[in-house]
Amino acid sequence: MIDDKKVLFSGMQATGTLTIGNYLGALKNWLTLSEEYECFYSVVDLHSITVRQDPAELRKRARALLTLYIAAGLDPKKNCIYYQSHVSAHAELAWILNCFTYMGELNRMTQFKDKSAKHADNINAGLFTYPVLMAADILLYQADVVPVGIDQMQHLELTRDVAQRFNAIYGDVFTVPEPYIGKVGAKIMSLQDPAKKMSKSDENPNASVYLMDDPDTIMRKFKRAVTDSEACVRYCDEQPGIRNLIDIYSASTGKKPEEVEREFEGKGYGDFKLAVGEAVVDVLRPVQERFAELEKDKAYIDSIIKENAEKAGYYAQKTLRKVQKKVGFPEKIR
Ligand code: ATP
Ligand code: LTN
Repeated sequence: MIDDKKVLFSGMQATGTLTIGNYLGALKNWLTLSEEYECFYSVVDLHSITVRQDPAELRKRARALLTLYIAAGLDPKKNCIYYQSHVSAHAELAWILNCFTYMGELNRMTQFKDKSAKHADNINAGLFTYPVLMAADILLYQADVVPVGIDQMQHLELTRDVAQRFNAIYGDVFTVPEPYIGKVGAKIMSLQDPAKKMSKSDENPNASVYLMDDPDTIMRKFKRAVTDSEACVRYCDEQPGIRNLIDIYSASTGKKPEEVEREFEGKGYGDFKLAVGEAVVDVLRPVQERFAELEKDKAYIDSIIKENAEKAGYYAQKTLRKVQKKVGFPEKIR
């Protein structure tokens, strides 16, 4: 608890350009929760280097992502928006937690299997212990709740297991976090292959709608989206392409899938795709406008970066010191 509020932690990697999957599955929930909780929203740049990055590009993307958090509507005076690499306690706690996590547990992580298949030339130890760093992120702030997409559930389960294991040995050190999965938009699929998650690292630009895509591009991508052969707008397993578009439309407009089915009864795919495109354009327009303004205000963004790194550092150090003491590290002589 911080000031009688429960704590929320979440983060995103600055690898690639954010998609509407990231927005509808994660960022939008962050906004809804940001009043109720004391929130920490990190740009997790330590995680990013588990796959090879161009340094200048990473720096640029990290800043754009941090700016985007604010453009999406998070108030940086109320929510702690910061770079993970500015708070060294993340790496320090991750080391300690590495010693409380089993190889067998990490071996089971599906994201590791996926990413090592994708980057077969660089299966580094950081990629393997990535979930431990994620556990450190969450546990450092004694987070009660962690909003993520379904793909991150396995990492969250591991975080809970590690926290409970540590607590069983040393007493109640960590809050055991709960996942928060949004009701709609938790798993937006690729527009070109509805069996695959929409992902910012997809090589096919038509598979994803990016947050910064202009209206024409968005409309074109939806027009080309892979659909099914039943030619009616129905939310069912037999029509994964249409189901995905309904999910996107629902998450963008707040309408329930049943309402969407009713709205498009007797209409074809063409009309529906047009409506989905327009709904997404409407959702993204204000975010894009605010982003363009914020990007110009370098001094403001710099001040946010500085203030929030200090704030995050303060809370992180508190937990880290406690953990260091518990495991038996000698106290510093001051
Ligand atoms: P990458 O392609 O680089 O692995 P990604 O697009 O899968 O990236 P992450 O950085 O792993 O995105 O995820 C950021 C947040 O967005 C996480 O909370 C994740 O669960 C959520 N998210 C990512 N993709 C989707 C999606 N297709 N649908 C819903 N939520 C998603
Ligand atoms: N692994 C997450 C990003 C991430 C995260 C976190 C999310 C790193 N640390 C802590 C929630 C809480 C991802 O790839 N989406």
